[in-house]
Amino acid sequence: MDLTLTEDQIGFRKLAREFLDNEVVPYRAEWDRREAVDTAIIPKLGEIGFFGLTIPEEYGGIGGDYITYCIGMEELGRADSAVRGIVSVSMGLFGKIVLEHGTEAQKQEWLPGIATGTKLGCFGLTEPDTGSDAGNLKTRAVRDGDDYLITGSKIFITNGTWADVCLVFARTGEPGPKGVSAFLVPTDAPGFTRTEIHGKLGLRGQATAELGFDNVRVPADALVGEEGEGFKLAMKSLDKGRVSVGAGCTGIIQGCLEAVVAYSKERQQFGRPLASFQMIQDMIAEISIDADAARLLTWRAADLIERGIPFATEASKAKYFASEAAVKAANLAIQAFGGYGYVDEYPVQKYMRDARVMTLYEGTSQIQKLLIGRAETGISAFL
Ligand code: COS
Repeated sequence: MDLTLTEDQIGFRKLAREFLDNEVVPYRAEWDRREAVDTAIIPKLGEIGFFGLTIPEEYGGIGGDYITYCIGMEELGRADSAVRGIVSVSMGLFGKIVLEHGTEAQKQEWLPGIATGTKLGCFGLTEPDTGSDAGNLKTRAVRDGDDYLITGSKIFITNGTWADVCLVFARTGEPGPKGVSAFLVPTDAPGFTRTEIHGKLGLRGQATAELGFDNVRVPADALVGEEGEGFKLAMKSLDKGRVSVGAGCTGIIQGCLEAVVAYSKERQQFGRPLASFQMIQDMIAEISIDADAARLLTWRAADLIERGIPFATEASKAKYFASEAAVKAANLAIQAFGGYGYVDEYPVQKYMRDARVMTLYEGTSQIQKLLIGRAETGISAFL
């Protein structure tokens, strides 16, 4: 794997960082406090190309490679993970399934809006009673003539109250993963309700919702892929989503590093800068090593995707390592900042709160370890 970035990749990082430093970083604490980003940022992110990173030009995207995608997600994570989630879920979890498994009509209908940030998608997998055990979901879709009627509920859905469309995973057949199908459901469909979830520890600027479906009618051509294929589509999408989480967490670690380095050079104690103390340098070294390790693990998974080689286990390793390391980095950063790290004048407490969910969503750290363990041993711990 050649780690030399191309001119385009370097250029995109520069463009992304300048934009985010001007348009997101100055406002992130306020958005966090009021529990909502300014949604005017969403189309602006579209103009820069964040929403089109992995969507081909023919559908309105910029069709970048997966390393560029990781660079974009890292820069978003460094700036504000609440904003990264909006992009990641809409373009990644939602958009990639439509791109790779949708019909031409489905792609034409949804991708140009998704790729430009003028429309938002969400990913309706998790339910109140099925988190890790996603194959057991209870929401059902019953055939009714040329339509399906969807009934059930979803929880912790990023973009839930803002999205124009939801990819809803619902049961059309037998119990377990083989009875699950995926449907494109416009969020203004009659019987579709959305309730925002408040009081989150982190990602407070993001609209996270509980969704309800009361006999929501969709035409048969809302089905993505074949009946019974939904679980595999969800897993494939999450494999790539985990690369995005790894890259976003790399951004959190990088942000912690930059914050601690800058602060420790300014802050004087015992008549000299904090940065001159060995224990502070120990913290900085730990964070710096983890930033590199998280980035390299994530880029390795991205490189495999680019080359069409199976990458799911590498994605799990990247997601596991980067999310755990982001929590550790933010915790160390708060320690280095002392009392100032505990208030939102500085970003490190927000990094801590945002990082904490990364070890939970898109598959907990425990699920990642069990997937890695299964790949190493050939024995499934889920049976
Ligand atoms: N890509 C393609 N197909 C996959 C796949 C993947 N990554 N993972 C599983 N499948 C397929 C399997 O090959 C199997 O199909 P066959 O029987 O035809 O071989 C089918 O899907 C069922 O797979 P499996 O038996 O592994 O399913 P389990 O019910 O045991 O579930 C776990 C496996 C627990 C790993 C899965 O439910 C999971 O990842 N849970 C976490 C869910 C999650 O991340 N939730 C967060 C939601 S978004 S915030």
